[in-house]
Amino acid sequence: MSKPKFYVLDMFPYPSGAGLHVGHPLGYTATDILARLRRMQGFNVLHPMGWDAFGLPAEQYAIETGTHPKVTTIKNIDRFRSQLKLLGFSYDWDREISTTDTEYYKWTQWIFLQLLKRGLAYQAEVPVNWCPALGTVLANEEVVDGVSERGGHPVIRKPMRQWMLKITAYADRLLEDLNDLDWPESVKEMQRNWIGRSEGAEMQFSVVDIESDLKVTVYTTRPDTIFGATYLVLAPEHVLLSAIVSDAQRKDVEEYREVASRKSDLERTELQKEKTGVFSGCYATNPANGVSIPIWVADYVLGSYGTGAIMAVPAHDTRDHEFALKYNIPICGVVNPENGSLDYFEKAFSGDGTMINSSSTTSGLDINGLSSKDAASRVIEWLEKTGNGMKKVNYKLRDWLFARQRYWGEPIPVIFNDRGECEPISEAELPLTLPELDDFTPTGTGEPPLAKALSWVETIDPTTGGSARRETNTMPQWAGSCWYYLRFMDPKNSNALVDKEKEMYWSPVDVYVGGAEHAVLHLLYARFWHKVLYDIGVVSTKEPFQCVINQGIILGEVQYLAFRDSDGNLVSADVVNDTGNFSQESIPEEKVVKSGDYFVMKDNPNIRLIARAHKMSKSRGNVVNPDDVVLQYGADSLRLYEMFMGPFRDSKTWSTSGIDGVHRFLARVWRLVVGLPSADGKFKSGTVDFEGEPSIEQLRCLHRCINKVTEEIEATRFNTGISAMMEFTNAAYKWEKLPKSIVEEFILLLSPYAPHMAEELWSRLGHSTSLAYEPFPKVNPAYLKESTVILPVQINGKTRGTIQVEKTCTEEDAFELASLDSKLSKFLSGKSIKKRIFVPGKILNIIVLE
Ligand code: ANZ
Repeated sequence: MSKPKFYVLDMFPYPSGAGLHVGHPLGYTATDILARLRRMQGFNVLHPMGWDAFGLPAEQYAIETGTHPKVTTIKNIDRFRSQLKLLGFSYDWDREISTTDTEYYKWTQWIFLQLLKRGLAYQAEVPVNWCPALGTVLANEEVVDGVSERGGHPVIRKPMRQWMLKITAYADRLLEDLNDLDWPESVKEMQRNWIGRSEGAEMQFSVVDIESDLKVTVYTTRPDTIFGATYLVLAPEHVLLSAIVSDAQRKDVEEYREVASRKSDLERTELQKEKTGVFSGCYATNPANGVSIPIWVADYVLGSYGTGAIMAVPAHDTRDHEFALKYNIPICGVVNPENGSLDYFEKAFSGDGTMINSSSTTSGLDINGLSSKDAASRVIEWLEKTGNGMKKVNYKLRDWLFARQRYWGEPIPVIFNDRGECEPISEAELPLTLPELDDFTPTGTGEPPLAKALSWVETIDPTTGGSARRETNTMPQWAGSCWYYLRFMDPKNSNALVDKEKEMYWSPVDVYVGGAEHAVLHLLYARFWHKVLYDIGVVSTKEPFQCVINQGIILGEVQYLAFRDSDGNLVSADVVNDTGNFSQESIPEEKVVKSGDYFVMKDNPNIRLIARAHKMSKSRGNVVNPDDVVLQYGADSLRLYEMFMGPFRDSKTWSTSGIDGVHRFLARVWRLVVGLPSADGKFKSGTVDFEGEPSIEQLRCLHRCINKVTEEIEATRFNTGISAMMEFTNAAYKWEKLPKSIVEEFILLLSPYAPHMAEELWSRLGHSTSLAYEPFPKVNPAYLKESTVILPVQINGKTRGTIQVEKTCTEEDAFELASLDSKLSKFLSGKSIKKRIFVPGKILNIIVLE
């Protein structure tokens, strides 16, 4: 641990039954190149791999086939591991972990107990997304358009007892600490939006017409618009609703509630959807002006955000505007744009401006003429003084629903005693292992499959000796991936999650590479747990991942489509429209050329084609299996190709002809060193000169390459690093002799990208040990400097032209070159030279007699 450290991590995969796809090696090759570079630069490198192996697919497979998820998982992991080994990634396999190993999830459960101890894990009766087909509750993010993200099964809302984690307690820190991270700005922005901090006010509106003095509390980010509030809206699930609804409206309200309960939050808040609602039959008083305004029920207001109730200001909020027009509710403009006024019936104005129509003698509040900002502060002051409300910060972030009604997850380490109270099990009892089970089918009632493991479920309360039951919910798949990067630092420690010293040495992860799909959930959950672990002294850094890089997506091979009209003639894609009768046909790549911004037929450039690339998917049949590529081209070609496809962070399309290209490059490098096979099938030696000294030109060429390759890897521009090596190879082919010292350095440069071939060439150059720990070539800046300079030439004090000379050029040589220069010679020929003033590398001044 005396060396500087470098921790480079891949987002560990879910070992699916389908095996590795070509998207995986994109990120893995990049991190491997970084790991190999840093190792050669003398760093102590941590580059581990493991498996995020709990989760639904193995369990679904178990339900369908009866194969235990453990069996499937082990099989899939074995396949993934051998596929990764085939690609030559330099992982430290001694550190391999799987989230499903008891020795691993012992610590996942330990973290849960720490959360519980600090009140950060709690149970609540919450409306959840219940998916009858999967027999489980899903997180909001796992539901897309009312169906489960996995499998597309319908999802309904239903209240259930759930475990929740109080991530909201960390909202501010999760937001603030983003600023110091070296992450893509887009990812930080997505996290900011997810946390969704907004500043505003809570204010109370007294309900009129009913006996008790009920108040509706609303949350608003625009307290300045209080005089424009012409109605209130309660979310259909608001607790006060049944207390205030009038008898005449009760039936309508109940029906509306029922319909709304079947919609997801996403559906309800979609801007384009027509707003719906019902009148509650009840009114409230606007405290700013004493006016009675109707209370409506509408599902565009969510029960789970703010207070679940809003003051609606149709003149200044588009949703309220649409609603007010539909239900004939008054619209009252209270903000004018700077230097103007608007027709608020026409359109809502949601910007800031100057307050109008905003004073009342009843309340004594007068904000007319103020800017929106000043008005908002004045209203908050007034609310706080009169007891009608207060300043309030709100977050969109909700607590994390942390229970799943599934078998294949970490058991939650608590029991319920005979009084129904929840007690944590003792840390000494960990791991609480999953019981064996033969029948994994969900019960359908919401009772998890673990409930079937009676002998496991029924237990003893250690404090009273009475009977107790274990929790049968399990943790969601996110749990294991929240902290795995810590376990890699110390994977076999049975006394602690991670040894303090090791943690201090390796933290934080220096580079974390993975897909952009994890921009929010995984990265946010992991940051949350990390902060809790920081607070209890387990980790020494505030943040787990200093630098995150998202690799782009690899799309399937580009397809070129041509169109034929009803007569069967090819027509250009730009004349194809919806009304005509055109048929499509796929055109092979070799018949296509690029012309300007378009693709056209090679034999008829007037026929434009459409080029399309799709996400790789089984149903499209465009999935490329990395094993096939390795078989045909070798692992180095695959590695090099994935790096050469384009900028690392961009989406790119797969192209088989592209692999041919990099494969040819590797073959050229091979021949450069080893030569061609001779008739007897043995290799002749290449052009390597084992004795010779390199020329200045060769050294310059090499050092330009070292410089570029190093810079480009450091900046994760792997593709341009390859271009630099291609340029070097092209230059080297022109040399008569290739000194061994030059080739060796080049092989070292190539080795992070193409380790297999580099090792082989290295050994053929006479080395008996691996190059993995050889020092990475260092650039000598002297060889990067341009060797020539442009020298201005003055004649009698006037600049008449320039000459290009070697920096070391003497006065004699410079003068001779100037006399030979066509532009300069006319000023010099036939003249007698009186004097020459020469500043080497800077100027030549010649004084002639006129
Ligand atoms: C009055 C108002 C006037 C509003 C105006 C906006 C514009 P963010 O920024 O997302 O926090 N709102 C509050 N609670 C809501 C809920 N549970 N469901 C749907 N909408 C809700 O937005 C806060 C604003 O969204 C609040 O400010 C409220 O409408 C609405 F000219 O109050 B506003």
